[in-house]
Amino acid sequence: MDESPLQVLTLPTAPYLDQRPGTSGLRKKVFVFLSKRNYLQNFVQSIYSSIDLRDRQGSTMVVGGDGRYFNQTAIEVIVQMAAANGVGRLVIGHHGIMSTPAVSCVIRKYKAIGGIVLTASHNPGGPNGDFGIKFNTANGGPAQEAVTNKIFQISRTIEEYAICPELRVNLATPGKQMFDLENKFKPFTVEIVDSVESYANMLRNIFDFAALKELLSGENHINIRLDAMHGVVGPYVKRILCEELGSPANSAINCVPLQDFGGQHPDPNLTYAADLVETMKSGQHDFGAAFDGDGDRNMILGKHGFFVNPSDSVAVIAANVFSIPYFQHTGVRGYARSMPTSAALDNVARATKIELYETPTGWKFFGNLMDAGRLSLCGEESFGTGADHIREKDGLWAVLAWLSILAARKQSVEDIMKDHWQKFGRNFFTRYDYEEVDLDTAVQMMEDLELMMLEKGFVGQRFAVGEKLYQVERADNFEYTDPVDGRISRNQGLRIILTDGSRVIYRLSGTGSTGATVRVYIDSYETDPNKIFQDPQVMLAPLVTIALKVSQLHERTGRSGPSVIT
Ligand code: G16
Repeated sequence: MDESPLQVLTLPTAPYLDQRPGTSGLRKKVFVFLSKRNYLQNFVQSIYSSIDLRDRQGSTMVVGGDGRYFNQTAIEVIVQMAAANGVGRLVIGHHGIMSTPAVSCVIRKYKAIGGIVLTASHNPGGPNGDFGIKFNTANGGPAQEAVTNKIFQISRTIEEYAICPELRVNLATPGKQMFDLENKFKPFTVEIVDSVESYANMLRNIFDFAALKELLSGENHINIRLDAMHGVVGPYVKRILCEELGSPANSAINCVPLQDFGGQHPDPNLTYAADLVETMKSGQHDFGAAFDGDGDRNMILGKHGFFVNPSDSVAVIAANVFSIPYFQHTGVRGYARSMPTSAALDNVARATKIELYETPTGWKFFGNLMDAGRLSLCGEESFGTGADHIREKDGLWAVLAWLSILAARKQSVEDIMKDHWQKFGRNFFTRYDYEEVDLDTAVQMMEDLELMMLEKGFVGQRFAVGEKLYQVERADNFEYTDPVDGRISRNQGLRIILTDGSRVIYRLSGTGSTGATVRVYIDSYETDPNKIFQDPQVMLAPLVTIALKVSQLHERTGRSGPSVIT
């Protein structure tokens, strides 16, 4: 402990009006944090001030980030401000690094009042990339809208922040560090922890590690390829999949976390994880997966690069849920998916008579249902899959879930998926992303589209594309009433539902940092055995034509096509 007590200062600041948290925290370009005076301090103070003083004083909080550029500097400030704001103990990942699912796990393990997660997820990193800050509450999940609204309101009027500027934390040495502060009876404590071990221990209690070890390194083992994309999940993959479950060292690639993710988009989809898709095409590997920067997203591939759509992935896990020992013990309380996610999960829920919830986009909506004991397994089209073991989506958990199914069924990924479609029918799904569109143009397009959809005569309108004829059955702006607390979330996406059940959905992303990202989601359901194996882009082409025509998306944005197709 330092000899002389550290000074606690209250310093003046001026508010910024643009610190509204998006789908999952505040995400901005790194240069915004670097060039705008106190930009970080203002938001961090707003987080601390949003917590009632009685809850904050002497409390435990968790801090971790995905290791991207500015992670370490930000943590040093967060620690100095935590001490000055009365937090009693901070639990921090070694070198300040923790995957998002590990933060959730550690918050729950230490019964912390919450945590601060430093990540911009799948957005690029480095000095020219993005940085982000998210507040998670005591359940381990992203704060609910009521809390993020409060943080935003505080940030708009903030006049001062509290800090211990001389406090120097050592993030490199595991163990406890104590700091004496002036006017404090008890020292402020920082604990640097091995989050990989806490997280691995949790997974050991969820999955059958002996069966997984046999699958990955036994006599008839399969070959896998995991791409950590230089995100935070690399050390977790190495320790759990390679060292513990025996997969060869060369089965896990890009496992060293880099501040700029090697200059790539750490986003596990067919566009940004194209190297993995290419390698898988050679047929040497039976199973492939990629993760995002903070380790909560996953993409699953089978031999020859067979792509498992995330909307299907959660449905397959649900249909095989008892291959996972955790669910044998807990049973299944309910399933959930975000609104734009295809209804593949609904088919399993219906067949197994389990409740299905349709929520807005954003993992926080699942947390409430889980806390109320109503939800066990959920997923989103945006490559997120998870369960109620924590309150974040969990990339590595999803991989072990799939490997458990492979171990139990002794079939290939492709055969499991095709069996599934034969049994439940297939929900064809595609998503078109138009990234970095001019913000005003995008907002205006959405407003005009909504007005048109609500006009008399839109419902009932017919669209003919080639031989296909569609008719609008319903058009609305999705609204969600939380079944637990009755809170209403409005404006969650424009939906056009056609009489055959097909859907066209338009949403503005809440995770970008520049301009607007327009997302168009399209899905349709097919049970005809002659059609279920067709290419989704071919099957959905008529609906794509309608989606672009109705919105005039290309004309209005000046784009000739999407940046990413899923
Ligand atoms: C976050 C949320 C997800 C959401 C995704 C995409 O994920 O946690 O629930 O589906 O953003 O949101 P949007 O469509 O608004 O961009 P992540 O991995 O970015 O933290």
